[in-house]
Amino acid sequence: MLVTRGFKGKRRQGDDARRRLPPGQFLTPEFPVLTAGPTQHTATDRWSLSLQFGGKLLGSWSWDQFNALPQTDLTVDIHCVTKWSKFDTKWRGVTIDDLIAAAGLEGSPSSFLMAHCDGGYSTNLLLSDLLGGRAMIATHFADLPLLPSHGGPARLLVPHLYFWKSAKWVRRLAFREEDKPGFWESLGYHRRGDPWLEQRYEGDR
Ligand SMILES: Nc1nc2c(c(=O)[nH]1)N[C@H]1C(S)=C(S)[C@@H](COP(=O)(O)O)O[C@H]1N2
Ligand SMILES: [Mo]
Repeated sequence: MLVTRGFKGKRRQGDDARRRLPPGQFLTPEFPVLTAGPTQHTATDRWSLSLQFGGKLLGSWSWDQFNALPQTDLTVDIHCVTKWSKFDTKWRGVTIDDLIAAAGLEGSPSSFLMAHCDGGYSTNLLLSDLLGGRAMIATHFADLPLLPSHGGPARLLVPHLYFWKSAKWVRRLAFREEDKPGFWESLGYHRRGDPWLEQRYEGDR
């Protein structure tokens, strides 16, 4: 009897993990670092985040100004295209909705956005994937300031897409009328990267 109950308990845990794991992924307790190129080290007194559309600057925040914006906590599962997933990662930062509002905009001026980072990395996103509290500029992980290796002082976090979309050391968000591929997207990765649809490479559904 006891043995059976213990066995069922374990089964339930396993089933829950399987439901939360997108196809082809495995679960890791680690937090691997994946970077194309060197880790960026940008001092917060030289850091700013800007929002632009075409040639126009829509908003710009120094580190102190950015940290005075409304802060949101988000606990989410993350999924890397190299097949590791990590559950219950805890982040704090400013949602893209709050950032757009802080710029005095009613909403997004375009359907697409390119995130640009220190070091030259970029990634393209649909605004529909960034709004509704689903994405943020994160400055904290597990209640601690984000380490440089994980994108500190600030990174984009779009947890429902493959983790290459969560651009580390992000500095500039450029609204765009047209979708253009970013760094990995121009090397054959998928434009959108939904892990539940296994949108890994260009041409995947
Ligand atoms: N600026 C920048 N952001 C980046 C990358 C990068 O190389 N440069 N790698 C991406 C990839 S492929 C992944 S899986 C995640 C890894 O984030 P982590 O190192 O915090 O796990 O960052 C993404 N953001
Ligand atoms: Mo990745």
